[in-house]
Amino acid sequence: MISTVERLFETMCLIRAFEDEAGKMLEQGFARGSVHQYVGEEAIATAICDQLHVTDYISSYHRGHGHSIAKGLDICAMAKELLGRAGGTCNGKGGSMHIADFSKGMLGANGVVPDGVTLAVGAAQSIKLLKQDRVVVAFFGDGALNRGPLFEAFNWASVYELPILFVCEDNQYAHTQRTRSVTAGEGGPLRAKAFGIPAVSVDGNDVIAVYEMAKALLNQLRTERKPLYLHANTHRLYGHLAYDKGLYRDPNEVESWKKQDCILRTEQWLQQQGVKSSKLLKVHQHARQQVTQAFEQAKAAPFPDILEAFTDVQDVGFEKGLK
Ligand SMILES: Cc1ncc(C[n+]2csc(CCOP(=O)(O)OP(=O)(O)O)c2C)c(N)n1
Ligand SMILES: [Mg+2]
Repeated sequence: MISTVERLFETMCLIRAFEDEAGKMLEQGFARGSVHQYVGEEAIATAICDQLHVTDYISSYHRGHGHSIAKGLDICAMAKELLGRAGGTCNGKGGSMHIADFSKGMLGANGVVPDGVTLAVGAAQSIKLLKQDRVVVAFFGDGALNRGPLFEAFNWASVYELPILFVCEDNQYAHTQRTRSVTAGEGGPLRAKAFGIPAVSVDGNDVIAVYEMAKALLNQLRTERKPLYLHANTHRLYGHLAYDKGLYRDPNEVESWKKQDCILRTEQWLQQQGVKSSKLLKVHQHARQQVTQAFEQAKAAPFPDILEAFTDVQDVGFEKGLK
């Protein structure tokens, strides 16, 4: 178990380093648009994606960098994508909220709440029609719990018995709103159960708990091939966006969550198992070096050719003579 947790720790540190640098890129004007950091939530994507095959699919949402890294995407291509450069995962046309890499089974981050989930159900339907043995994991936030398309997705997946794991990352806020205050009834798990989907909850800041829970759920999914739901309770330690200072939150609330930080807790666990703090420090340093190099390469990369705007997109009339 120690080597597994060490591997998970490395991935979590890489995600955190990437997110810190991504925030700086937005601040300094290198990244345009928005950057939603996954800081504090790294344990969830890390523990689940660690147990997926490259051929399995995931879908994500606006807070998608962590899922992409955990699914094995190249951080240099991700950095280029954030800066809108050639060689980015979408050749610089997608930016932070549209990172995708089908070769790694990453179907895409998504700016529309919760459209990544409906795409994931489509992918699960294709798996069933093609009689493949892949599975799908759809990650989404608690804000999605109050959007109609989520329930269409639950219904369709349940009726057609599709191999999909729905993962709600409940960081307790949707933008500046406490999600609880706008959510009727008991929330996510009960809503999934209403569609006949078995649902469980987990402490999303405990990487070992998420790992064990995901192991059981993925085993069940791979054999029974029917939808399942996981509700992971967590917190985002930063603002909604990189420039949001989160002033709508009680500072005591954030402080108490910092003590529950998934990386901190993993460090404490590893130290209890006898892993030296110097070794843990090296993991952080290595993660930061990799990320710095990735963003240096991204800054040095050219912007895509203007004609690139017309490739890999739906028909925009270019072939009919628009220049
Ligand atoms: C259909 C739709 N409505 C509104 C928005 C604006 N919006 C962007 S992020 C967000 C909050 C989402 O909260 P949650 O799903 O909990 O994800 P979190 O940001 O907390 O990770 C909203 C309302 C959107 N992107 N899509
Ligand atoms: Mg949320």
